[in-house]
Amino acid sequence: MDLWIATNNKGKLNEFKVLLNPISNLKIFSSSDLSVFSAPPETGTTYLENARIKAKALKAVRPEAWSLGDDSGLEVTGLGNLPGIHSARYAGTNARDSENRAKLLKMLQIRNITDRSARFRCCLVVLTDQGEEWIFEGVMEGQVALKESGLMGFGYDSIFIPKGESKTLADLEPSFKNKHSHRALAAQSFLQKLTQ
Ligand code: ITT
Repeated sequence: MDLWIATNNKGKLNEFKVLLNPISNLKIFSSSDLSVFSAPPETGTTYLENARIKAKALKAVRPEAWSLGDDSGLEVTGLGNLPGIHSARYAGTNARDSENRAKLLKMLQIRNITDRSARFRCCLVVLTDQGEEWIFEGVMEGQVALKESGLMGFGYDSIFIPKGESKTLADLEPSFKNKHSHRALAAQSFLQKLTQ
């Protein structure tokens, strides 16, 4: 099975390689290796719409294969669930992960927000080789840490403490994230659907 993943995010891609490893005869390709593919503008107003935009854009270039779009983000309760679908560009277009994290910590500090509860959300849209659309979602609850900690993972991992844990995702072993994360849960549903 050839699966093309519409992402320029190496962190996501590396996670999918581990999460989808149980699929037999799976070959994973990334849109970032395709010179003919340019990432479509994420004009949707929901994770689902944006994940669909990514999956469809890649399917147009590789119609015979399976394609997958992932849209994800971090919602912070005390910030009215921001940055949410704007997580990648919270500190501005083309912002680095470190800039997004710094802005988030700063916003909580300057607004004196004590409710740091937060959740990661992930929506996957899979377009099968037969042209069907499959949708999978996952959520991981937790809270925003007071400061950055840890070197593993990517994005907001170093400021997110999963519920029931005392360390950030970037301090915990990757095996924890690959079992419990928003993306892991969505990927597990995808694996289940494949074996139905
Ligand atoms: P693609 O659209 O190319 O897949 P992206 O990084 O722009 O890559 P999104 O539009 O889905 O992806 O934005 C997701 C944002 O949320 C981005 O800033 C990520 O770093 C962050 N994010 C998503 N999943 C995450 C995770 O598992 N751990 C930490 N941060 C995550």
